[in-house]
Amino acid sequence: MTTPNVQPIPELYVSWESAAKLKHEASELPSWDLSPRQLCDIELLMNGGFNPLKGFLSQADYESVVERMRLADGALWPMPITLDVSEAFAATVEPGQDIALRDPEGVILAIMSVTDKWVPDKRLEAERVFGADDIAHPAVNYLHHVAGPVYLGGPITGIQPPVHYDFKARRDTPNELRAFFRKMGWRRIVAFQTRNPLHRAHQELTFRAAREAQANLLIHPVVGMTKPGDVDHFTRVRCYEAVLDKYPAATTHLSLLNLAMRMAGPREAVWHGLIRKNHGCTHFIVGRDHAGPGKNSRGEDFYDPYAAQELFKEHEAEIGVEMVDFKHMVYVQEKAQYLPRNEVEEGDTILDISGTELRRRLREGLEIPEWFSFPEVVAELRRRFPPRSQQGFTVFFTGLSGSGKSTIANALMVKLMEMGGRPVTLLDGDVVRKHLSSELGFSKEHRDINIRRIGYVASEITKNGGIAICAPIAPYAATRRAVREMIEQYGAFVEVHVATPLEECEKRDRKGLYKLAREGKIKEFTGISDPYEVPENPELRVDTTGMEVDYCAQQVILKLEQMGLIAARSA
Ligand code: PPS
Repeated sequence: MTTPNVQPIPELYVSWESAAKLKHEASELPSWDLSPRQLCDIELLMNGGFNPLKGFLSQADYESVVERMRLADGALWPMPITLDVSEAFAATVEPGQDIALRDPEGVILAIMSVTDKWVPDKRLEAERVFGADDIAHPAVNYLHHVAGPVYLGGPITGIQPPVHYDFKARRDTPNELRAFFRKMGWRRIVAFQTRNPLHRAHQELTFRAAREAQANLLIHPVVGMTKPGDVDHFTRVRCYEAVLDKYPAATTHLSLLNLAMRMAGPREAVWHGLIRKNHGCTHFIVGRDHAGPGKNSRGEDFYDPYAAQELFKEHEAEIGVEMVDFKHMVYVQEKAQYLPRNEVEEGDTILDISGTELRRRLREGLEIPEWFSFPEVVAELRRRFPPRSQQGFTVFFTGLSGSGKSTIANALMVKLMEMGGRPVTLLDGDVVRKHLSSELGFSKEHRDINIRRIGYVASEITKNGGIAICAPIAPYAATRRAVREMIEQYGAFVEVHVATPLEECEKRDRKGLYKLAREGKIKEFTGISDPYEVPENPELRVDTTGMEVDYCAQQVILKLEQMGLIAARSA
């Protein structure tokens, strides 16, 4: 028998008057700037989403949660919600003291009365909570490489929630959702957790779940932090909104959850259940590989695909939410419908498109069939992920002074402008040094700053769909690699090594600099008195000795065509 979770849930906020007073007093306290993950956690702590927690975990609660999935008082709680800080900050705080917790703009959101300070055993936390101390797991990687080394614990006094400027009308606190369900007379509510755009399989699954549980449906996607590499939440919410009218309006509600996921599979499923109970739900859909982190460093799954369902079932009564379990949904061609994998009959043809395949089709501008997704969703995804030939990219020339970088870069720029379609920006070495880096010299440190500046500007151009052509010497491999990483988050990075030999550059000596360098009148001159680390694996290598500029630029164009960055011209 399901009891509706309708009565208000305790929040950690003080009254408006007290908040104004506390804010004033707290400005004197040592203060900690919350990380993006801590900002998500504190919002759910304060609004009751993490009820029964009253703050960041104390050491006793933390150790108990890590070891046995329970708080020290025995209440079921699978996820350590901890305030990780730097050593430097920890040194300024002692148990018994209050600290102010601030958002990135410095606004005080809460006061924490510190009761505990300790150095956690992160290896143990990784093994117990996430199942392995393997940095292929995004939360383990976070634990070791992002989270601070010291944890602080203690109760929180809430002053104000973190501010959101996006999709405000679609964000509900647990009490707002509970009030909505009361108002609508909804007593049985099944929640659907997701971090992906909704395709037809998900819609079919949610329809079936609501029917099976005889419940109303809450589409409750996570918009806080999900798995690195996921579709950003802005795009996803537009996708959810695009399919909302395919659900009966009177029975379905969409609400956004600002949760920072940990991808902890079975433990995460239990945690999600508790969070949904706090949000007034009575049922929760747990599918195949719920909150799965992908493959471990040996290429195997971290968790059994149905382990989440098993752990949830085991604790169902304590969670206080009934599980609606689902097998993987697949499209059966002969029946032209979606079915759970275990209901497919022998001989039936199953059609499926994996996440990787979907990304490939988007990237290459290929068809995405209607049986797989809704045209409205596909249109949103195509807007966000245009095919490569419409995405921004960077061509990064590197080579000795006088090797011909600028000349080829200029020719390339003109050729790309002739083709049209995307704005082209040339960041030539000399021009950059005049406008962006005029205070810099040629020491290793200054050259690195210069190249990073170029990389930053190129990454912004790439992100916004333009073409950046860079032509600095960029003598250091590590700095070139850093620039590549900056840019590849947004688009392709095409490294072109202009491999004209030193002798040829010196023979040309177009600016007369080699002569001065040989005479010792210019210090730290690349190739003469300063190193040039030859690129090991550039996308392209060209030697301009005896070659026409036009021919060299053409080599680059061919490479871009081959990489799908510019559309092949029809004959
Ligand atoms: S770096 O190393 O990438 O920061 O260099 P870059 O910004 O491309 O600047 C190279 C141009 O500056 C002139 N120049 C020197 N180059 C190398 N070493 C020293 N010490 C030096 N001093 C001045 C030179 O004209 C380079 O222009 P290019 O276009 O490469 O010939």
